[in-house]
Amino acid sequence: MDLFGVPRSLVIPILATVFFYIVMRHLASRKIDGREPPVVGLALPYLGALIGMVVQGGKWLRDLAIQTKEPIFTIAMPGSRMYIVSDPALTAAVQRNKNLSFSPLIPEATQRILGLDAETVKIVRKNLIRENNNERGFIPDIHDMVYAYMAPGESLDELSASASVELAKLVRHYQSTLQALKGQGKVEDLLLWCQHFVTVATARFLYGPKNPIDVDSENEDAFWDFDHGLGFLLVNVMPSITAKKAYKGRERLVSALQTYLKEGHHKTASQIVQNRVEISLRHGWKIDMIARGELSFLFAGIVNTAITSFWLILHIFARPDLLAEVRGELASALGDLKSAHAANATTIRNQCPIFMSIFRETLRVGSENSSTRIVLADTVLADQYFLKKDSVLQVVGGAMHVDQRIWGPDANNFDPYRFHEDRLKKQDKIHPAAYRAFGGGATLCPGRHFATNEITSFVALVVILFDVEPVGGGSFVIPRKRDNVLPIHILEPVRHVDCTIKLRA
Ligand code: HEM
Ligand SMILES: *[C@@H]1O[C@H](CO)[C@@H](O)[C@H](O)[C@H]1NC(C)=O
Ligand SMILES: *[C@@H]1O[C@H](CO)[C@@H](O)[C@H](O)[C@H]1NC(C)=O
Ligand SMILES: CC(=O)N[C@H]1CO[C@H](CO)[C@@H](O)[C@@H]1O
Repeated sequence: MDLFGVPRSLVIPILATVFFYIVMRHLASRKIDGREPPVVGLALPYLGALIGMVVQGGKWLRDLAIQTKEPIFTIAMPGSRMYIVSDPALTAAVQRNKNLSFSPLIPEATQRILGLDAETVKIVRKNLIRENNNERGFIPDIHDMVYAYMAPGESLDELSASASVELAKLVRHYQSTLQALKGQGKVEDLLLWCQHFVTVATARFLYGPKNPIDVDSENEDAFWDFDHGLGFLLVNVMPSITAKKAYKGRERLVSALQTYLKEGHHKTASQIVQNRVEISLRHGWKIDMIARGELSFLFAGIVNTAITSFWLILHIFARPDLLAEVRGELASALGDLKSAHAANATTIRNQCPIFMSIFRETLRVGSENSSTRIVLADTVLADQYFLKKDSVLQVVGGAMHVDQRIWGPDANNFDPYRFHEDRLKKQDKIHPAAYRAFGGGATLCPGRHFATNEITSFVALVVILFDVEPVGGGSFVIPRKRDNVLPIHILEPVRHVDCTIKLRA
């Protein structure tokens, strides 16, 4: 006998499944404390979030946060909770709350991504979180040194100047190859072009003349292979198979860095790298493992800078009127730059408000970074929201960067003047925690001043010296960003941007 066409033998299993589903949905939408942030029920309870993030990357979380419109909400995870924040004031509270910390994730993440051995992970774990009076761990030591070194002051200026000079040398060399072509341009993939300059220059100013990129140019490709498979390395299930290219790239660079360190070339590196190596040795790292640790610094120094430079150049050259304005601003600030000189970042920052605004807007539109925190102890956020110990909290930068309540009705558009100092003076202040490009709180990017100097100096020189046009003429169409990946850095475009680079008439 059939019931509405369903064979009787299937009725009980179907009813049981529906019942199980309803129970799961109910459990997954229950608060574990009356003050817990509102729980968002997913079509697929518990597993929906995991599957969404694996399949759609950062886009999944961003779109969920945009739809939900709550300042904070809860998702039930298998055996745990995830709290999603996309409100500036709450973000500031997250950043202040001592029971929310990124640190517990460091040992596991660095072990997977860099391939650290058990002994080194033990060193990383030791005194990871600052306590009042105990001995200082490796992570707090290295953190404090890097933040102090890259804070405004003499050491930052020195590092910025050497970065500008190395980049300028490469740009000037490219200028001379164009001169030899007598007016004809060269066709380039704009992202690869930026990546190449930034990779070579960064390796030089951080690691000195014997750096691993200069000693073997194949290491440059190895570096980007490593970058493009970072998500799979983080998953770390037989990485030599599931993340083959990234794994091979990483091991190739590690081996080059090991040789570099064993031969003592770090003594000719920048002071910040020398300090890093010294701190690692002091905490008992073996040379082979220091090589792995340095790969993470090379990564921090290169990837965001290269991709941001690409977007900045594209945003400027895609808008002819804007290009003319920027060139006018740069010309009156920097004067004649015909000689071998780099563009002075301090001068640009002080005298080129449109250019600086475009830089910041490029990062607002390009950045999808989430700041992740672990809840160390049951806590009440902003005197209002209960957060359960051992849960994960994510501040979803990608959602805040397109929030009309923060940026106004044109939040989705690229507005080159959005961060112009004159406009900022006139309007209501935007909450400082709303701008997530450099993260915030304890994990605020220590390289933010440096990166700003480096990128603006590099791109200014490109804008002054070259014309960048789409192959075949017309104007650039700006591609979307590839947002279905884990956002571990500024997102790349979904497609290549081929361009012709010519000397400016
Ligand atoms: C446009 C360029 C850059 C962007 C957008 C950027 C962004 C970020 C972000 C979002 C974080 C993590 C913040 C969080 O999780 O809340 C970070 C961390 C970091 N960045 Fe940058 N960064 C850039 C350039 C650089 C450069 C050039 C360097 C160094 C030369 C650097 C060094 C670091 C380091 C060392 C960390 C880890 C800090 C820690 O100990 O927690 N960054 N960066
Ligand atoms: C850039 O200009 C500032 C003053 O405008 C000057 O103090 C600084 O030394 C210059 N930097 C470089 C690298 O020339
Ligand atoms: C942080 O956790 C400790 C230990 O559970 C607790 O006493 C303290 O009130 C918490 N702090 C906040 C801000 O919730
Ligand atoms: C959650 C996430 O993707 N965070 C990333 C933000 O950016 C920094 C630096 O690029 C990464 O280290 C984080 O993993």
